Amino acid sequence: MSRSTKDVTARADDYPASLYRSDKVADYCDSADELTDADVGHFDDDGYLAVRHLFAPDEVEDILDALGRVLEDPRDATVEYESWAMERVAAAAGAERMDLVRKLMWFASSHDQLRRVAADGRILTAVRKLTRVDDLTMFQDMALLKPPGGGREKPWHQDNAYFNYEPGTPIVGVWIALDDATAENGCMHVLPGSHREGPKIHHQRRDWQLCDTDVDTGRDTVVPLPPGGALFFHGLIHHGTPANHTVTRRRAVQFHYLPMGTAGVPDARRLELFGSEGKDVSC
Ligand SMILES: O=C(O)CCC(=O)C(=O)O
Repeated sequence: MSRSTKDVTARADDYPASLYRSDKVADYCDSADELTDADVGHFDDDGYLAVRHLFAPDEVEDILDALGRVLEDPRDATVEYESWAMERVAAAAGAERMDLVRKLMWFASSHDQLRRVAADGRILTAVRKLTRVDDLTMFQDMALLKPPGGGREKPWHQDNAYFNYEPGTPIVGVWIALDDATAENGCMHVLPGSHREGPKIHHQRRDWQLCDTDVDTGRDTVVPLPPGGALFFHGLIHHGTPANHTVTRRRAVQFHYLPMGTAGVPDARRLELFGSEGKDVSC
């Protein structure tokens, strides 16, 4: 059955458990303060850089408070709830309501504190090094709040399949854990090196995603992170997150950067590269 990108019907566990393995764990550097040539080389080779400590505990608390304010007063932001939570939303407030949310998006333009987080010098310095581009702009902001007891899967995908930019554009995402992100509660998984293999066909299934049978799970590398830890990742790396079946929260903020002034391309160009229509492929 084909499903829309904004799927609200997918069940948290509506996928084969074998899609996510935890036997290979990421390489880490301790902080992003002074990335070495070896760290940049790791990113070039593997398409990701995992940093154990990017933000301090009080900074993580501040981000969570700011996200709470977005939920109370979204302004330009969008709020997407988990499908199973919809009938509980009206009666819930505060932290209880936050535990029903799957995604907050586009908050940086109207919430100064979160805009400042996206412009944090530690992030920008790291992204400049990884892209070798000085003049960057943040073009997408979101918080992915995989709630306890059913935060749904984000199937394997390449982020560039969602972006209308040429695939050679140096796009880097940073995903910042706001809780202990573990293999059990739905932390990030990546396929090291997959960013060097170009755009792959995506299909509309549980989401806009790689076909489950096209995922090279033998390379699956799990990226658990403590609160304040971060994953920098290339726009073409294959990545995904399994469902949260635990009673713990798995909240994260994510920002994407690209060179200032990069021209966009039409949807048709993105679909020519990433779409399955007319290509005689099945999933
Ligand atoms: O945090 C998540 O669950 C998935 C994030 C992600 O892969 C994405 O939004 O591209």
